[in-house]
Amino acid sequence: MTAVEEPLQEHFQETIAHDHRIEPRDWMPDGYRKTVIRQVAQHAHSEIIGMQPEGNWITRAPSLRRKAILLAKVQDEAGHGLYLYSAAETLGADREELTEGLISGRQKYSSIFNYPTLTYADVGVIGWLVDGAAICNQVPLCRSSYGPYARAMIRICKEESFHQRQGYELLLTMMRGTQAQRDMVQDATNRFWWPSLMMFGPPDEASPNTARSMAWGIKRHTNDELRQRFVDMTVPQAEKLGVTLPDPALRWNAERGHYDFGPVDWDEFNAVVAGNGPCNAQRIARRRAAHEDGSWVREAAMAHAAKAARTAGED
Ligand code: BYC
Repeated sequence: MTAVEEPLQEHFQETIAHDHRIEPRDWMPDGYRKTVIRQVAQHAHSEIIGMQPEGNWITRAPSLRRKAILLAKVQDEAGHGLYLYSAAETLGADREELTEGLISGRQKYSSIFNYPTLTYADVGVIGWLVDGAAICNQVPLCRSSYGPYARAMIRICKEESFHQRQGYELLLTMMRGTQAQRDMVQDATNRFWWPSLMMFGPPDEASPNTARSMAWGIKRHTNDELRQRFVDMTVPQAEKLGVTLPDPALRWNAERGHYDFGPVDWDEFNAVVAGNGPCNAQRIARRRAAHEDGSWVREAAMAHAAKAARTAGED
C-alpha cells in the first residue's frame, strides 16, 4: 500500500466500523469494488433471467386479473435488474460488459431460474417460495455497506414483498378449488422446495466469499443463517396453506428453537451453477436473442445522444 493510500484505507475501515455507507466517490480497496460489482451483477442478472420462467405463463394466465398481476410482477423484475445494473455502474462497471458477462456464461445468475415452470401453480409457488427466499436474503442487504446497493434494495424489497403475497394468495385460491388444483400446488411445491433452499448459496464451510463480504459489511449474515431463517418462516405458511414440504427430516427442534431439515443435494446445486441445469441453455439463448433483437434500439439511442452532443457543441 502506498503512503497516499494508507489514510484512505484507514478512513474506509472507519466508515465500515461505524456502519456508515461507502459512496461511489469514496476510496475503496480494489477487492471491495470487485466484490460488490460481482454480487450486484449476479443479482441484476438473476432479476433479468428471472423474468423468463414466469413470463412463460403471461399468454396463458387463467383470467384477466391474473394476467394483469403477472405482467406487473415481471415488469417489476425488469425494473429491479435496471436499478441494480445502475448501482454496478456507479462502481465503474460497464453495462455492455455486464450483459456480455451474462450471455457468455462468465458471470452467474441464481440457480433457481434454471428449473422449468410446468403449470400455473408454479407462478404461485415462485411468488411464495422464490420471492420469499429472495426477501429473506435481501432485507439485510438494505443495510449493505455500499450505499447505492443498499438504497436500491429498499425499493426492491418493498416490491418483492408484494410479489410474495400475490403468490401466496394465488395458492390459497387454488387450495380452495378442486382436487386437481390442490394436486398442482403440491406438485409445484415438491419441485421448488429444494431449489429454493439452494438460492442461499453453498453451505458456509464451502462459501469462498462469505467471510470477507461480511467483514466488509456487504453481506450481513451467512448463507446458512439465512437458509435457516427461511425454513423457520416458511413451515408455518405451508401448514396454513395445507401443503406438505417434501422433507421427511423436517421437524421443530425445541432445544435449538429452529426447524431441523434434511440435507440439500449440493451435487445438484453445483451442476446447475456450472451450467448443467434443466433450462440453463434455453435461458441464456433467450437472453442472447433478446439482446441481439434490441441492438437497433441501442444504436438509435447512441446516434441520437451523439447528435445531441454535436448540436450542443455547435451552440
Ligand atoms: N445460484 O461464496 P458464495 C429474485 C455462486 S432474484 C447461482 O456464497 P456470495 C427474483 C456465487 O455467486 C434473487 N450461483 O458467494 C427474481 C459465487 O460465484 P462467483 C437473486 C450462486 O456472493 C425473479 C459462488 O457461488 N438474489 O429476487 O458471497 C423472480 C460461491 O458462493 C448461488 C440475489 O442474487 C446460487 N443460488 O453469496 C423472483 C441476492 N449461490 O460469483 C425472484 C444477492 C452462490 O464467485 N446475492 N452462487 O462466481 C447474494 O446475496 C449472494 O451473491 C449469494 C451468494 C447469497 C447468492
